[in-house]
Amino acid sequence: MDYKFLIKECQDEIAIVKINKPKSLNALDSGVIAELNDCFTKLDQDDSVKVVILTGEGKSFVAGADISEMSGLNATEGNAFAKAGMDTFLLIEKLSKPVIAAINGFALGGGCEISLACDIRIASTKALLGQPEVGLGITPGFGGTQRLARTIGPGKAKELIFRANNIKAEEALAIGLVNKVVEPDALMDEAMKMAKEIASKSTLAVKYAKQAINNGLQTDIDTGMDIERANFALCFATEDQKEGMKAFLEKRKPEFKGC
Ligand code: CO8
Repeated sequence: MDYKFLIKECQDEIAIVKINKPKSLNALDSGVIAELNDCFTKLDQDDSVKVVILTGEGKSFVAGADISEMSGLNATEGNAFAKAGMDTFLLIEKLSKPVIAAINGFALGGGCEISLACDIRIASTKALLGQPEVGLGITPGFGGTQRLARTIGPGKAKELIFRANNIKAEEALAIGLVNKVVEPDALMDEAMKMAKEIASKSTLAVKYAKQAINNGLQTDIDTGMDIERANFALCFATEDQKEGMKAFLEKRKPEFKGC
């Protein structure tokens, strides 16, 4: 698939996916969502990529779902539109490798929601985050009611969603909505630095850890422990575990092969 709204480039086992529709502040319409779905499906299968960075072109990360496309929808069409977004965001959330959102500007509505589907969020000091949907007469519909509450707790999530007030990066950091805030010029460097750090570790161990955290969060603590134990045990069937521990004992850096 040729992309009209995405720019994808790879540097040193890191893929950077940039949403490139700056005239509408990278609003997510059906076309962008279909391209993101295609792109992340391929990234999932691409063993040469160890970490993905998602960002936006221009002054916006993503200013939400496309309001002009949504304005004429009926309930059935609204359901289908939400499902297309949700399926794509689930693909990002469940990707076999970590995804870092580099939030360069507006992350509103669907923009905040897509960042929540990523594993780690780094924001520029210029970022503005929020769920303004109730001010438009709708609820969040790309997973916001679920992931925001799981990320920052139900009280803060309800306040943000009910008041529909957008918050600056520093406040987002204070409530745990983003992991880190940096100056705009430093955003991509910081995301790359973190991505490279992760890429230097055992790809399989990182994948199993991501899976255990994500799956464990959906369940009770006993089942969560079962999930962790199963994935921990899987590591002992890998070359990476042997290399990682051998390298430690030999006082050298490990050379992981991802198998
Ligand atoms: N959809 C469509 N177009 C948009 C959007 C959007 N979400 N956001 C901005 N644009 C367009 C503007 O219409 C404008 O277009 P034009 O130049 O043709 O007039 C262009 O982008 C530039 O925008 P502004 O002139 O408004 O730029 P400002 O810098 O003045 O303001 C803001 C920036 C504050 C981000 C402002 O554009 C804004 O408030 N945008 C809307 C933000 C918003 O409400 N987002 C949430 C949308 S709802 C949502 O995401 C629901 C997700 C779940 C969907 C489930 C499906 C059923």
